[in-house]
Amino acid sequence: MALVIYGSARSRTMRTLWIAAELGLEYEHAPLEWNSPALKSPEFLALNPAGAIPMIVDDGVVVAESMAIALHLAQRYGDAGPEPLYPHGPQAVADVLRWSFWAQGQLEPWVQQDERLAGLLAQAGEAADAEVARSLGVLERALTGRSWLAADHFTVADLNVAGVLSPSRARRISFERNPAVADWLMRCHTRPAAQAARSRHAAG
Ligand SMILES: N[C@@H](CCC(=O)N[C@@H](CS)C(=O)NCC(=O)O)C(=O)O
Repeated sequence: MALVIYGSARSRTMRTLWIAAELGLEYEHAPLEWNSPALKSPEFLALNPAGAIPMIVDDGVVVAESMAIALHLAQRYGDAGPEPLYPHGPQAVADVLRWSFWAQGQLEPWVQQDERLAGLLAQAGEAADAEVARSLGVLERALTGRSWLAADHFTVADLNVAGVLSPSRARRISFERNPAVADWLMRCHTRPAAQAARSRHAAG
């Protein structure tokens, strides 16, 4: 197995580095920053027309988009064992997909800190805070009475949503009205693999 992960740990690539650690995968790391000219080179654009990180090449399979990468790696390498990252059963799989798309489409636009989009988010002002609160309310309801989003154990659904609420992003959010979310997020980010990935790549 030859896996190459493109992207710096200071970017959404942290999600990819985290899942690689959960799965115990070995990989070569090309820590390109979001503003590296290499992302816009013809060679890179041929692999990922978005010119963005993260991107992986997994035994010749090219995958871009952080959520898609996590789903791909979990499905390919994490569907065995008593607590598979990619859970079994149509409902659990549906929940993995549901929470991954929700995290990217519903939650992330309001909590992202991309330099390029920060101005737009600032213009949204209190409307953005209201959207974050609404999404945290959705998560709070989902996590009330259950420990994890898609199964009775941690799965790629938890990783994809907690990846959007990264420690650096979460520090800027109040969870006062969302104790179940705060507890779940702490359990996600203190997992040994999450901590190992952050300390290996010295990210916050
Ligand atoms: N939806 C994409 C977003 C990827 C993205 O915007 N990545 C940033 C770094 S975190 C980037 O490479 N930006 C460079 C650009 O868009 O030109 C994902 O989740 O992977």
